[in-house]
Amino acid sequence: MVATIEQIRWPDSQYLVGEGKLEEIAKLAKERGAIKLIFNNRLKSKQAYNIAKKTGLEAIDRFQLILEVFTHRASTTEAKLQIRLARVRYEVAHAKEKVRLARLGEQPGFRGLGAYEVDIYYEAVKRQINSIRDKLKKIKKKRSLHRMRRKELGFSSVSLAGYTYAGKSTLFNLLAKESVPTGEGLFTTLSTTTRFVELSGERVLLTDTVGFIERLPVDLMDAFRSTLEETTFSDLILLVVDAGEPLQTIQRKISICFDTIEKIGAYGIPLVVALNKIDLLSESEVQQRTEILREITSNIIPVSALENRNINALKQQLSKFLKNRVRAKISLPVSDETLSFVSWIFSQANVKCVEYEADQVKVTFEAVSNFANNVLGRMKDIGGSLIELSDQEYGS
Ligand SMILES: Nc1nc2c(ncn2[C@@H]2O[C@H](COP(=O)(O)OP(=O)(O)OP(=O)(O)O)[C@@H](O)[C@H]2O)c(=O)[nH]1
Ligand SMILES: [Mg+2]
Repeated sequence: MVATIEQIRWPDSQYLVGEGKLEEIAKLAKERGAIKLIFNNRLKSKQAYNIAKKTGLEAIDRFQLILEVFTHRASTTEAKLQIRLARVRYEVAHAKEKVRLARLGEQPGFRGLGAYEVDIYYEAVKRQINSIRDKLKKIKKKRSLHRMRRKELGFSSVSLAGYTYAGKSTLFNLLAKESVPTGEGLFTTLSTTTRFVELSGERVLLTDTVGFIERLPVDLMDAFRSTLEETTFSDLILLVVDAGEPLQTIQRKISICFDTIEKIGAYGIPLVVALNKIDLLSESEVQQRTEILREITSNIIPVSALENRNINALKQQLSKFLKNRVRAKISLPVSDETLSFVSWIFSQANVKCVEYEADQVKVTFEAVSNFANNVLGRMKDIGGSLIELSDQEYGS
């Protein structure tokens, strides 16, 4: 990045920024040798075209920038397909506007196509979208079979989560004695990797996955939903937070992570926070930050993945959470809400038995105690009741 310019005003329909501002930007870009203009707000195709014509530089917006980074990073088939899906969907959304502009003669013909060819183009794109979706579905199915198999075998699972660049993969490599790529900038990881790790003598499954970011564009959020959703199938979330940033940034990013966790439907899953990169701070700073952040979330363990510091304490905390399993039997009134509630329990807990009776459903499940508490809370909300609860330790 060679320069940043800010303007506060209503978006200009021609150039997004004001014309005078654009001239200033063009001059600065030339002085500093910029090769591209990146706009934080969404750019319409017409605006991008006008800006490029006026400045001689390519203009992209935040979505396109993130897409470029993702494209550059994608190494697995799934990540590549998800990006293609996001790209095609984005293109279709803009195609309509391009067609309109072409008809108005404001922009050269849309891919040089007439009205008839435009219809053919839409058809082709629709087919392309469907074919990508089919391929993604197959990958998702395969993953879900793997997951079911693991569940049958009774292993607990932990998912790494956190803002991009927080150090998830570094921690994953340390815990799983692996070597997935780390630290080549933002979004180094775009798909999931699962490995066994040993926690206090017990084997559990640890999954590394894609990082979160503020205002992740909807198309990308949709395209990456199945990767993001992997987190919802775990018994515990290990949220990695970069402690080296200013306190306000840390707090903002934690709150974005909480929002994202809720959005992907992983709410209610117990959470342990690894306050990472403490090697960048003094001891008193670490203490101070840990205390302040404890007010937002209670289970915080300061660590350094890079320098292997305090990792045993983290492991102990994780295994404490996972060991603490309970078995509960609940009764629920029959309703639409109950059905979706039961399928939610299915996706999160080890369901042992479901009995359907005339006007109620009885569900027996095993889960870590924090999760079981969440189930019991929601159960009350929909008018259910607890039949039996035992908190002896069940095998993980
Ligand atoms: N100083 C310091 N740097 C760390 C630590 N852990 C990770 N890093 C660095 O932080 C950067 C990002 O690390 P990654 O492990 O790739 O982060 P990530 O969360 O997996 O990032 P994405 O996959 O891009 O979302 C790398 O340069 C790491 O070397 C740590 O404990 N201390
Ligand atoms: Mg990573």
